[in-house]
Amino acid sequence: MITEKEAVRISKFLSLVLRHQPETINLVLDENGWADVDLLIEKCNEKGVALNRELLEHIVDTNTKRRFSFNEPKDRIRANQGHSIDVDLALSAKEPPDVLYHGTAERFVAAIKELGLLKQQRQHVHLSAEQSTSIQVGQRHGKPVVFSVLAGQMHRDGFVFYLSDNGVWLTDHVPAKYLSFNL
Ligand code: HQG
Repeated sequence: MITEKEAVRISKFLSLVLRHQPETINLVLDENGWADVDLLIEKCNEKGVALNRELLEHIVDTNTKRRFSFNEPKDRIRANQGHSIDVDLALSAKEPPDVLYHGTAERFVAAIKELGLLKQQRQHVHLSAEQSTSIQVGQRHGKPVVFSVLAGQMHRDGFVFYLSDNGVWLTDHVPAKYLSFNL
């Protein structure tokens, strides 16, 4: 089998293709974000990314954040969340826990306190049920800080939440009044 490092490299390439830029390999996703598995493999290979079905299944199964899912007959694949392109994941709305967490970098704190959490390039604001996860997410951007989100209160006030297939809570916008600053 391949090394962990190589699996991570291919997984990052798949995130690029399935969340952000399918056109880099001339792939077209359907409106729900699904790609045809055979086409994905073929087009990755055309671009010099050595992928086959066994390897793809290995990456989907072992990916730390379960970033990708197959459909039932396993002839299509999509990213579970994190898209910047306009796809409809067709997730059903779900009642969130009372408190969720958002990890970010210290330099964004002032803007977030003023404007709340904005989805920026992605389709949703991403929230975690675990504080530890949110610290890891924040670390990607710099010195991590964590906001608590009064998700239960937001839900009672009519905000809609979704839970992705890999356990990430998604919502459209978190106004500043529902945030408290933890660290
Ligand atoms: C920040 C990863 C200034 C926000 C993770 C974040 C996640 C603001 C950055 C998923 C702001 C956007 C998403 C405001 C928000 N002013 N900055 N008003 N509102 N921000 O990468 O949440 O590994 O688009 O705090 O694990 O960091 O890719 O979002 O720092 O689940 O699978 O703007 O991506 O998953 O950054 O990460 P991102 P995120 P993967």
